Amino acid sequence: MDPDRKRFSRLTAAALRPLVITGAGVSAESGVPTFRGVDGLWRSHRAETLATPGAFAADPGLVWEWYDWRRSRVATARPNPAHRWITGYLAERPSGLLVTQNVDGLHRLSGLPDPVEIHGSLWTVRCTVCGAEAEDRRIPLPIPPRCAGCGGLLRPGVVWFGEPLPAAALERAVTAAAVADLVLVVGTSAVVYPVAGLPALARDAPLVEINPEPTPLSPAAMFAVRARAGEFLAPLC
Ligand code: BV8
Ligand code: ZN
Repeated sequence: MDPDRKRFSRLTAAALRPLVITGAGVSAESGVPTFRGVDGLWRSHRAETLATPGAFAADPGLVWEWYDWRRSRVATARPNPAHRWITGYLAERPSGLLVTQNVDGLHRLSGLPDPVEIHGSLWTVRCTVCGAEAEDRRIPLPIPPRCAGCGGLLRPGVVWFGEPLPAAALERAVTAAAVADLVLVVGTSAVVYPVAGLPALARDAPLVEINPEPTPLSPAAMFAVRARAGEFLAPLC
């Protein structure tokens, strides 16, 4: 085994209460476009401009077309070795926790029983009138989709910029960070808060990062693996 994978295995095997944080990069090798990478555009719109309450209020049809496109892309995506390694790793560590910013559901699909999907899920819809929340896997969706109960306009069950994160999910993440004995950050540009601030809460835990690019977290990393997550973790699965 090459020295990087040997060092990575040693650092991760030693942890009993690891906090694993993932972003769009962990799904890149499953063919799911990242937010800020070259494929972060959709019909010349940037994700940050569409993933907002303002964009949805202004043009719910356009925002739903973007989400419907993402849902159809994700529906054919399968977990890659990065998802699988994380699932196996945490299966042996009941005190560990996976917090993902991704809304693609691939950690759950890879067999992780209870991932903290801290920015919500593409497969959840919520009524803007009566608040009813449901799983809706229809592809394509009627645009704009309406609530079965009250006929109100549905919105995607995700957290948009400027919206608070679900309190219970954030609580679980903050609690895990406080007691973590390792923080493993995979595939995130670490620019979106409050998730990007979680590693700093794990004061006495070493930080390991897997990302082909440096991020604002890299200087604090004990070990920064400059590699694509699926490629790097495949031989360790
Ligand atoms: C909040 C869900 C407060 C929707 C998302 C200034 C102005 C305005 C706002 C702010 C501001 N400063 C801070 C804020 C707050 C804002 C924020 O942080 N903005 C940033 C951009 C500056 N945060 C918020 O608004 C949050 N809410 O603060 O509320 C509040 C409190 C109380 C009451 C009211 C309000 C909400 C943030 C959540 C937004 N929702 N998504 C959807 O998905 O449609 S964020 C979105 O970005 C996704 O969740 C995505 O996951 C996330 C982060 O992006 P990444 O996952 O990191 O993806 P990215 O493309 O950026 O990077 C990919 C990385 O992978 C790269 O580093 C690349 O190198 C790497 N990579 C590529 N290939 C691979 C790889 N790595 C490994 N292997 C590979 N093969
Ligand atoms: Zn309703």
